[in-house]
Amino acid sequence: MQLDSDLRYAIERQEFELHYQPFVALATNKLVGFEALIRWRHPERGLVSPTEFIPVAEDSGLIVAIGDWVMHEACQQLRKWQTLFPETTALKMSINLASHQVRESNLIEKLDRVLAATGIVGSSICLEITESTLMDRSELTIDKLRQLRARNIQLSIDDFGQGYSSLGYLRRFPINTLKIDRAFIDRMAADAENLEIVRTIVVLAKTLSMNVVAEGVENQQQVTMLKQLDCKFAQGYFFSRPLPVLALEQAIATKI
Ligand code: G
Ligand code: G
Ligand code: MN
Ligand code: NA
Repeated sequence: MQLDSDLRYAIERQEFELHYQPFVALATNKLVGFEALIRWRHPERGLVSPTEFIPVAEDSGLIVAIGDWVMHEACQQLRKWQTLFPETTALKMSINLASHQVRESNLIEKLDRVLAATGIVGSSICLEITESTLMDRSELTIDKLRQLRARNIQLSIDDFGQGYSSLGYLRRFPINTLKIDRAFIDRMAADAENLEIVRTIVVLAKTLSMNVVAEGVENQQQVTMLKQLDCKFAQGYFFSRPLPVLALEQAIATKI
């Protein structure tokens, strides 16, 4: 497939860029951090969505090299922002990790090198892992997650609620945050069952001493409902779309 062979050269041709989507504290509307989201500026196709090329990159194994680039780029960008905007030192950079990356034997060494090279402390980054990654070869995974936590790196479960994780297992993993899948937030207002699922996830997070982030928040009604459920953090188009560097810098400069 064309996409596959083009993908092989995309890193050296510098066709990838990261956009950053803020997430906020619902009580104050204040910026808490951003999620790094990759974009591929293909010379002929224009901006290709990660939903198109991430699965291709996972199949070919290229996801590891792409993921290495993302880790370095996101940490380097965070360091620049910490210098440019001293108010941002407390902000977190959230980075998506594909399951191939979690399974890599030298993940920890790579992260140590990226943090040292960019001057970022572990507590400034958060790694987003999906439920299916977590459930796969769980003993090995738990050990690796513990090593990450020993560096104060934060860990979240992305797209939580899709149903892969056994709730009994959840407390064995050293996870800091559950990110509620946006499908639940989307249907929450119209559908009582979805509302109950969101409420249950918020309570579950509290029981397990985890943070909870509602994803895909698009309107004030959802904000109001989430506050009533005592959900502390949110991310979504209502607050901001994922933004390229310059646009995000303007947003930070005006809002902090
Ligand atoms: O940004 P957008 O909604 O188009 O992202 C679509 C999907 O691509 C999401 O599931 C998101 O987690 C994933 N994605 C975005 N950036 C990265 C990345 O850097 N690495 C991995 N593994 N997935 C990513
Ligand atoms: O799977 P993951 O949570 O990493 O996916 C993040 C993706 O969700 C981003 O690519 C982003 O474009 C998308 N996204 C973020 N906020 C919203 C939103 O409010 N509505 C919708 N439909 N998509 C969103
Ligand atoms: Mn994510
Ligand atoms: Na998600």
